[in-house]
Amino acid sequence: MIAEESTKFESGPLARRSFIKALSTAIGANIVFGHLAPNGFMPVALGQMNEPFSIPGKPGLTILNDRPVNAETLPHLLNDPITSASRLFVRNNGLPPETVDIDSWRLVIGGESVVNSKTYSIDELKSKFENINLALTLECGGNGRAEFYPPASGNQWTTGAVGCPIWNGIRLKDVLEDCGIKENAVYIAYHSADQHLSRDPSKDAISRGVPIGKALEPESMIAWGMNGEPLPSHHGYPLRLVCGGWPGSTSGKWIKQIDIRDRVHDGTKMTGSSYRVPKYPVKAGATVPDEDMKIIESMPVKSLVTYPKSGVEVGLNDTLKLNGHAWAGDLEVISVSVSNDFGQTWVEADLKKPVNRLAWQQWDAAISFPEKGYYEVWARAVDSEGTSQPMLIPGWNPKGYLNNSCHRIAVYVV
Ligand SMILES: Nc1nc2c(c(=O)[nH]1)N[C@H]1C(S)=C(S)[C@@H](COP(=O)(O)O)O[C@H]1N2
Ligand SMILES: [Mo]
Repeated sequence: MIAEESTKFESGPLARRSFIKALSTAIGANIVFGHLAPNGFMPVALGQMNEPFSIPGKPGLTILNDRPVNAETLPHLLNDPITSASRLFVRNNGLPPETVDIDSWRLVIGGESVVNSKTYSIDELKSKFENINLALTLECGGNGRAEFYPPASGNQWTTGAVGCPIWNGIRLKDVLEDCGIKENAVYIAYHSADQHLSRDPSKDAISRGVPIGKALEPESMIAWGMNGEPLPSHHGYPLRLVCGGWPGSTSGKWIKQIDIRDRVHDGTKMTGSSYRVPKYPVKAGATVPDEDMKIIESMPVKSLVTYPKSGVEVGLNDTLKLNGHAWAGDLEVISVSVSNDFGQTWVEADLKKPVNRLAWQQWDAAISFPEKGYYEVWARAVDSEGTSQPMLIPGWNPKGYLNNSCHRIAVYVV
């Protein structure tokens, strides 16, 4: 649909001007910097006519699918620096375990590259290893998928498959080292208690992992709690992995076994187009051979405007205060800027340091407007390697992963 509209733009500046005018009519205000808007531009206000419906314990979350359950969070509901359980997105690939007995739950450490395979109860894990609490950003690799064209199959996440709770648990490293890691270790792999959608017990719903180097980082966790409470059942009760800054799919929920592997893990959703992207840029809609795909590792730099809510009205002489979060996978964010003229000029935001490595960072900024009308405020973050978020959607890939384009909110100046 956007593609069709942009051909209209290209038929001449007059046609484009009248199209921007039509859009102004649709949203009920003049789009002040309309002449600067990128080709294919659609005001974000247009998509905000409907309020989301809710699920128990997750008021205000937008349900994308109910079997398996998948729900995301509107940006203004993510304003807190630490995400509460009620506002954390849910991404299930299969059917979560229905009953969990925490006392009989066991975690097995095995695999080709473990020295001594061991089995732990949750009490043993809690008492034997140093307990830690870390804020770690969890973002689904498919967050932002809804914007890709041609559309990619899968949950049509917009911006809300991300959050940053405080996780309570232990270092994965400590447990792996307690069992011993052979020299030839390459990867770790999780196996979980959720069922494949078909209920076929021989199939895993998902079984992924991370390279041994990431597993041994001091922030990679086995968690039993979130924000000081036991993990909610949607989020992996009684035990999960948390690999901050990497695709959420590496953070296995309801974990029963972790294998130390002598090869790149080849479990369910490790191969083909699952959580993998082309090694080189491809044409939108292309078919990419398996051998040309690589596993997604650290997530790209990204940010959200979490205040004010998109669609806010401000007076002409008011300065609009904005705030949000920014994160950059394994890296730190070094700057965030905001623009109200489609990126012609930028105002630098005040950016906080992360509370710990791999936690999202808070930013705030103030911006004013030259005349009454409709604006979009865009936020753009830059990571510690100097890589910026793109303003428009990045490279197309078969499953629509890694869309880290700038988030924007609608602002009416009255
Ligand atoms: N066992 C298991 N672990 C899983 C999943 C799953 O379906 N089953 N989904 C993964 C995906 S794709 C993501 S994005 C995160 C989502 O975590 P959350 O539902 O707690 O937000 O969990 C990951 N861990
Ligand atoms: Mo995910």
